[in-house]
Amino acid sequence: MTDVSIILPTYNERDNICDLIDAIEAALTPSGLRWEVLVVDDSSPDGTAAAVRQRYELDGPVQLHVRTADKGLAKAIRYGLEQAAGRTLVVMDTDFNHDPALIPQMVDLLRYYELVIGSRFVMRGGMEDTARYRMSLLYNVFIRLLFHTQIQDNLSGFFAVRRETLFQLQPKFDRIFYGYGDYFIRLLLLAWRNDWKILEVPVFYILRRHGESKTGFWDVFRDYTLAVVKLRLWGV
Ligand SMILES: Nc1nc2c(ncn2[C@@H]2O[C@H](COP(=O)(O)OP(=O)(O)O)[C@@H](O)[C@H]2O)c(=O)[nH]1
Ligand SMILES: [Mg+2]
Repeated sequence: MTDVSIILPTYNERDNICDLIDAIEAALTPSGLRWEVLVVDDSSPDGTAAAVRQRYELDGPVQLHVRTADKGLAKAIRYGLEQAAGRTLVVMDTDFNHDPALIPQMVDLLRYYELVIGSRFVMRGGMEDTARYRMSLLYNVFIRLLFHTQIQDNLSGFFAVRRETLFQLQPKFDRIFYGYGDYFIRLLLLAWRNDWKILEVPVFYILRRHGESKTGFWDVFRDYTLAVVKLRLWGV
């Protein structure tokens, strides 16, 4: 029985992915948790999948899933969640924005909470990129005002949840998991409205180690705003 499955969506992360998997292994080995990692790669042209294949046996705790159709971050995450075997599911970015050292604590806190999320906007959280930090902070104020929720970071995309809890929402997966990071806003809103006990643990985003962000600021701003307005008007 696998205790924890870590879903790692990748697009052009050749130079980050193996270092991240090694860091996850280093973080989880002392905890005694039985873990697996699912790399869900959307056929990255930079050879991300080849890097994983070369480095790991792939019949052990590291799995590689290469998707060729219906690409996109949120759908890749859903695919990983549905393939995972663990009792606990963790989703994180693969560019070291999210610190793998937090995983054991996040998993442990699920004894008391139903959803544990990484948050830049609680004490000791933050972001090395100060311009993006301020923008995200402001955007989160907007989301809180619009939905009357009290979640400080609706955009981190770093979370841990028990399988049985998450899959209560399975009938709504089609309406949650599409688009980009906006899926996280929808997931959190449902969690909030279902009265899940949610905990935000501080995460400090260091700059991505290698490669480039896939998100252009204005494109994301437009897409998220459309998603948020749609959500406000019509719900999930
Ligand atoms: N599978 C998959 N992963 C993606 C896609 N777009 C982005 N990612 C991954 O999602 C995470 C966040 O992307 P990133 O470019 O760092 O966005 P940012 O943190 O907003 O700058 C990283 O792990 C990316 O590799 C996609 O279309 N498919
Ligand atoms: Mg990033």
